[in-house]
Amino acid sequence: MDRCSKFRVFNVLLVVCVANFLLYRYFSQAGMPTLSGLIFKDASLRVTPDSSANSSGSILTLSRLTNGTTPASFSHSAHNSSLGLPLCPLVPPSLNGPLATFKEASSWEQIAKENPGLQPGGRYKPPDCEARHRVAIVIPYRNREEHLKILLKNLHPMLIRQQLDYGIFVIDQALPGKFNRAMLMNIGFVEAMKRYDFQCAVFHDVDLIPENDKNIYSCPEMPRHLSAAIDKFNYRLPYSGIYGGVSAVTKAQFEKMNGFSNMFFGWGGEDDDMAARIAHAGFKITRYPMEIARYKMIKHNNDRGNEQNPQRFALLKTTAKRMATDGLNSLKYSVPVVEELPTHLRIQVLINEQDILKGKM
Ligand code: UDH
Ligand code: MN
Repeated sequence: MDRCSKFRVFNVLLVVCVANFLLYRYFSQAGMPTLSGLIFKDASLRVTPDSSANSSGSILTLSRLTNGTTPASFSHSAHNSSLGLPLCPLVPPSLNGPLATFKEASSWEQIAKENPGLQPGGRYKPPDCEARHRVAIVIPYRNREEHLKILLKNLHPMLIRQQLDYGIFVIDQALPGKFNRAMLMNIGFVEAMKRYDFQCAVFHDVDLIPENDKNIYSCPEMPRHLSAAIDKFNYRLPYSGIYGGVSAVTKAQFEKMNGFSNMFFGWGGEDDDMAARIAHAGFKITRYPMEIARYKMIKHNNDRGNEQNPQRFALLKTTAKRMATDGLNSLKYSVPVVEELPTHLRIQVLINEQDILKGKM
């Protein structure tokens, strides 16, 4: 072959190569339906009973709802980065600062309608950029539907503006039995992490409404107490080590501390126990400035089944001793129902006080 023909052959090969590359780019980016996307669309079941009786059996996952395939909204591989989106800006562009809070509950349909970007189970990720934070919002819950409606009406628009990749997990303790806020938060953490690789957990009382959207629901280098300034306490810390209400920890920090204690049944003490765990693990509680970390607390009476826990002072003396064996690694619960709602994932759980405290008190 003379040099001229060689050059022609080379050119043809080059054109074929470039055409191949362009075709590949087109088909990988043009929104070709994925298998999990197709299966998820067909999933119609929303409430599923689970007959399992322990925590390992409680993996009533959405995968069972969807013929063995994790739905797109919970898929581990569904980060926007796989779509080649740019990272979201460091400072989300549409934050307002101080917020007008809604104190009236809307219907669930209305809340879903006001937040059209939500995926089933109260999942969201920004459509046009890759979120910097993947956050599981865990709400310990029993019989406070009015509060939950008010909270989610306020929370979804704020978290969407904060450009988070997030999910709302409402951990609903079934009757009978004393309420155990800390254990519900442990369960929420475990159940959320089973479904998606969240980097961060925000534990959120149902009756605290954020008043400033610069209060970003992400996890910094140290555990963060988000609800530092609450109207009920005249927007001041009632005591310097307080950690109740709303708080954020990374997955790694929470695992290092073995989560919360499971032993606090009834009201009080579990948050102070966590503050002590944080110190024992070598972490420090951080807070946003008081003008940002502001919340309104919805007024309410004491709940039945959540009376003050007289054991809390005794328990708080043994935090360091219990930490390694009382927490994420000693969870026992079952999941009778998982309900995938438009605004949140409701996970009903059954726990048994005798089972948890047996031989420990
Ligand atoms: N929670 C429920 N249901 C219950 C009990 C507690 O959902 O039956 C959850 C809920 O997320 C709540 C959190 O647990 O926000 C903490 O419980 P709480 O709101 O009772 O705690 P708080 O510190 O208790 O607000 C103060 C006692 C209220 C008495 C006021 C009467 N004047
Ligand atoms: Mn309260």
